[in-house]
Amino acid sequence: MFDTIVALATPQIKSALGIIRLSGENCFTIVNNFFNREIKFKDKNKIFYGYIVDKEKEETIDEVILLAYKNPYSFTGEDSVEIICHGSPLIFEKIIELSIKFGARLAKGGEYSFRSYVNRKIDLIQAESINDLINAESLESQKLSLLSLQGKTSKLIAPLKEDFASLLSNIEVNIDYPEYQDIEVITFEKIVEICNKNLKYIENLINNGQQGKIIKDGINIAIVGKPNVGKSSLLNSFLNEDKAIVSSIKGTTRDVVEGKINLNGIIINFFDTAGIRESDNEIEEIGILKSKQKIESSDLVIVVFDSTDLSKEDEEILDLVKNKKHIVVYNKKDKLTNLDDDKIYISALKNDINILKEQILKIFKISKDNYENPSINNARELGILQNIKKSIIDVLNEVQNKTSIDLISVMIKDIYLEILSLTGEDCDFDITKEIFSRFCVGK
Ligand SMILES: Nc1nc2c(ncn2[C@@H]2O[C@H](COP(=O)(O)OP(=O)(O)O)[C@@H](O)[C@H]2O)c(=O)[nH]1
Ligand SMILES: [Mg+2]
Repeated sequence: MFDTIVALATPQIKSALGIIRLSGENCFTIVNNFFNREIKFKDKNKIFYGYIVDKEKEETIDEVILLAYKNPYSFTGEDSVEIICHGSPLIFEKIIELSIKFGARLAKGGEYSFRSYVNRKIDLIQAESINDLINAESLESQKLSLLSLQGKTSKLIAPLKEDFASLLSNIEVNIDYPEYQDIEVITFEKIVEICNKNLKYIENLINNGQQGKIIKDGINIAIVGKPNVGKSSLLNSFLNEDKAIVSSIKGTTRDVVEGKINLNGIIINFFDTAGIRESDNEIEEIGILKSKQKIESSDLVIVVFDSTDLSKEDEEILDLVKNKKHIVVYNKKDKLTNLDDDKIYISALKNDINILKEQILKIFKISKDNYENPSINNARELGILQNIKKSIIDVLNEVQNKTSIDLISVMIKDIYLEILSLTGEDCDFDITKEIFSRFCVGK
């Protein structure tokens, strides 16, 4: 067991109640120094009612409920205490001060979850989902993170792990003990078969994961176009409020204006940008530069044209987005009488933009399955899956080149270790520390 850590698990603000957690080998002894009852119990856990007291100053701090957990029956797997006190930052401070006075140390960000992981109460995928759950901005995203916390996402790794473990052990037995006749002789065909099967499986995991990531993290959409086409009006129409200034004066929008909506469960961040044109105004030019940067950093770009005023400048903007996922919309539909079948017409002014919303959903193709089933949707985990995919393709190439079985065995072992690193079973200690350091204190 580790030393005892203490942290506030709820926000440092006035509220009805607050929770302070302690975890580590001396936590009961430490708390006994400032609790008016003795924490002693036989069961896995016990609830105590009592008072936090500064015995030295003979001062009562608060009336509390105290939950005590014996190892391994706690979140961290260690002896733990949760003190539910009244929600005053002064009380929080005093209880933490007393805990430190009697031997606890202030926890670092993510240290509780890190201990839970080290003590094998949760794996790395589950640990990462705690952060995702806290940061979820939609019910759908929260649901996906919960599936992950429950261990359902980690189960997706099991077939991969099994296949490569058995492939690896078979190859090694064949290399080390060629005299054993009864052990399946691993031929190159077998390696190819397993690699091909799992390559398909991983590609599927990556696709579902990317969709899950969209649900979880949302998407960034930049609205661009020349001045006066109706970009700010479009942002306002999406948001249903007058957030950006709309005017017929060219160059009105200079800074990037942001707005967030929930479109069928997907959180979308819109960025209304300065109209792109040749300008000799220094401030407007900075705005235009920002517009161009936003094009680069967005997942999708909406290029707005004014249907009543198409020009060469529009074509130049199209050229800027040619390498990005984009949708071209023709605004000010209300001023037109003839419409082309193959164009997307909207009227930002009249809030006639449903066709554009449908188009956005179509581009990101989120299905019911993506909302309801677990997926490996964390950036770190998706990155590892991409690496594994690449390594499997490398093995297939080496087999084709008739490389020696010893070398292929090393490559397969690396794949196996990568698979284990998804759940953190063979993760470099420093990497996991880095992952947990992104958590908030008290988690
Ligand atoms: N008739 C019509 N006018 C619009 C529409 N959208 C925007 N406008 C007008 O076009 C002008 C420029 O709009 P704005 O949103 O500021 O354009 P931006 O410079 O691209 O941000 C304003 O006078 C708006 O009222 C539309 O759908 N129909
Ligand atoms: Mg504008």
